[in-house]
Amino acid sequence: MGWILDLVEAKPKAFQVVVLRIFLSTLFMQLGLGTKIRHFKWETEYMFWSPDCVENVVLGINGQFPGPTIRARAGDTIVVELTNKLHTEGVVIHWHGIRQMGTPWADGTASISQCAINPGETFKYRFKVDKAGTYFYHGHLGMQRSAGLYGLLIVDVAEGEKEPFHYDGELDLLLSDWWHQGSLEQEVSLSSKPFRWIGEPQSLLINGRGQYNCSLAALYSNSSATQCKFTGTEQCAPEILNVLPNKTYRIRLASSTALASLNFAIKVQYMLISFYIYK
Ligand SMILES: [Cu+2]
Repeated sequence: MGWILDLVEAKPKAFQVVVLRIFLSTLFMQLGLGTKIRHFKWETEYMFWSPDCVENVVLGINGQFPGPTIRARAGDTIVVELTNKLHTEGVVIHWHGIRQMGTPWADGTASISQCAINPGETFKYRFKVDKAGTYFYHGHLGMQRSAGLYGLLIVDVAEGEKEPFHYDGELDLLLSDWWHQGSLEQEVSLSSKPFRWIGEPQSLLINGRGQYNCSLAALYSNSSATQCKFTGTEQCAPEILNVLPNKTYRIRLASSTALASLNFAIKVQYMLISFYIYK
């Protein structure tokens, strides 16, 4: 603690306040003050869905695709009671980016940190989210991630702590890749000898929504692509992100793609972008 006091003496008042705030919030987190235990009950199941307007089978959670978004604060404990409702295969969920300090058994990697949860069984994941940031979770057995088993995990700064910048709204985007062939077929292809490449994904999804064989931009481009038509209620209808001019929005971006490497771009006339990476 000596170095903190040295810094406090040497720097102006604003700096002292920041140092004190960081010190106190770290102390509060260590003591578990102001933190919450957040309980979730999840069931995994295959279900019919049209992620890209083509009906297929997806691996969802509690009837949702993508799975529910977990929202917590740094220092909170997450408890997920996961019941495997798949009839013929095991399941695990890996919490991508979470350090699992002191809880390696909750990391959700099949045959490494735990045995797969058998059909009909329930496993309780219990772990601490110690750092603020945008994370996601995904299935970690076979190609279950490719089958659609994923969702966002968002950790806000600890109670009483401030974000490093101000913003007026938040847009949470989860990107993924989607194939029309089943995940089992993908797995057999990729692990077969000779190797069989499964090709590029049929669609890219944003928050589980994409459009196969039509383009939202067709109206404005000279390409031969057909224009997508939506009433807005379709499972594949794009999510509309409402923004106002001269406001600041935080975009939380996570990619749970199984194979594709993506670039993300926003087409607007003028936009000021700033990045902040939590240390
Ligand atoms: Cu991962």
